[in-house]
Amino acid sequence: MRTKAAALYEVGKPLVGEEVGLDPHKPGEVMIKMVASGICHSDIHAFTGDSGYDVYPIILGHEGAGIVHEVGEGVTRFKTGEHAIMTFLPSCGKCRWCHTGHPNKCDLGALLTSGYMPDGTTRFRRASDGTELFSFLFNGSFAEYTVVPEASLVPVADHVPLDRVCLLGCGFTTGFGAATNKLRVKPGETATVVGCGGLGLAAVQGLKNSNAGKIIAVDVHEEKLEMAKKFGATHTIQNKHDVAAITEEIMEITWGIGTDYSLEFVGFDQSDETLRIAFEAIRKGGTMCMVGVAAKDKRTLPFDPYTLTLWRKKVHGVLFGEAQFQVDIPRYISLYEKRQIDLDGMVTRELTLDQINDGFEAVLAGNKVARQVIKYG
Ligand code: CXF
Ligand code: ZN
Repeated sequence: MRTKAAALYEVGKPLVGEEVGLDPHKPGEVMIKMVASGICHSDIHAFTGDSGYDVYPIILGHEGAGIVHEVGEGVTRFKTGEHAIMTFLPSCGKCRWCHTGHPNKCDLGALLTSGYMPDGTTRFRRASDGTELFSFLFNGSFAEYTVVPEASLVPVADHVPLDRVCLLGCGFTTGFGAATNKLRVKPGETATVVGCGGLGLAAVQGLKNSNAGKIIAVDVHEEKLEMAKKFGATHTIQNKHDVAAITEEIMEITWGIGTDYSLEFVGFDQSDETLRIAFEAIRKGGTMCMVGVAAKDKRTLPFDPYTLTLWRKKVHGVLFGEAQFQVDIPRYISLYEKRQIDLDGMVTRELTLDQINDGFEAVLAGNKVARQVIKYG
């Protein structure tokens, strides 16, 4: 069939909105009629090419939700007409990681950034000549219809607003889960959040939900700090690129101790600086989470092993909020319905697929948006 999609042909060049070919779903796959998709910074890194991702031409997008159009042979959890959230990581349910409750380490993830579906073929094709168009993270959600593995889908009840819960497929779960699943923050404990985009703001919500004490938000942009306050930050510090001054302020807020935890969400951009802020922020024996994904070829960490050992600091890499996403996403939906999670406030802007390039520009501007959601007609 044909479907409308936004295709990226060349790094940094505007996405091209056009009709593309979509091959039928294969066994174990589901064709989805998209309802909504968030724009995540990882889409932007693939767009600018700065992360080292080099699989093109491609249909980006991996924070989607939609309605099951058709199911392939062997699909057991979905029927036509049911609603689903797409997750940026798959969980096959069969490998040792899925079996031991760690779906964020699912073996299918090895193929995740190949651009291909797990069987090594593509579903999208260029309409003009039938050549392959890759799908980002098995999702390719910037299209009116897409095909995804059943393993990348979480079922959701019909009444749940897909243009909000789509954020649970990547960014929100990543930030909220880092605070609540990985750190299991106790009431009154303290944390520093470095980088207050969609992920950092979700972490602030996770900390607030855990009844954390001091929640210190750090960001370059004042607008992001204002948003962080709205979601529960108790203190904000504008990052004016002076790590020592920021550390001093954190020490003052925490009576000279440092925070119990820090979470770094900036990843690729200004990685050294923000990692140092997060490292210096934590107390003796404190835990730092590196959630933002660094550039693929980065090989050094910018903090000193001397302090790491003497202060018994812990530094962890955290992916997709250490979530058991088939269980956690429905859990987060319950919290959203009880208004204990604010997804509405995370959506700064709604767009049509035709406005996607404008949406990418807004992310690159840095200060304008928490999350933008594309709504399909
Ligand atoms: C990223 C993690 C690193 C690989 C690409 C996807 N996660 C989601 O945004
Ligand atoms: Zn993402």
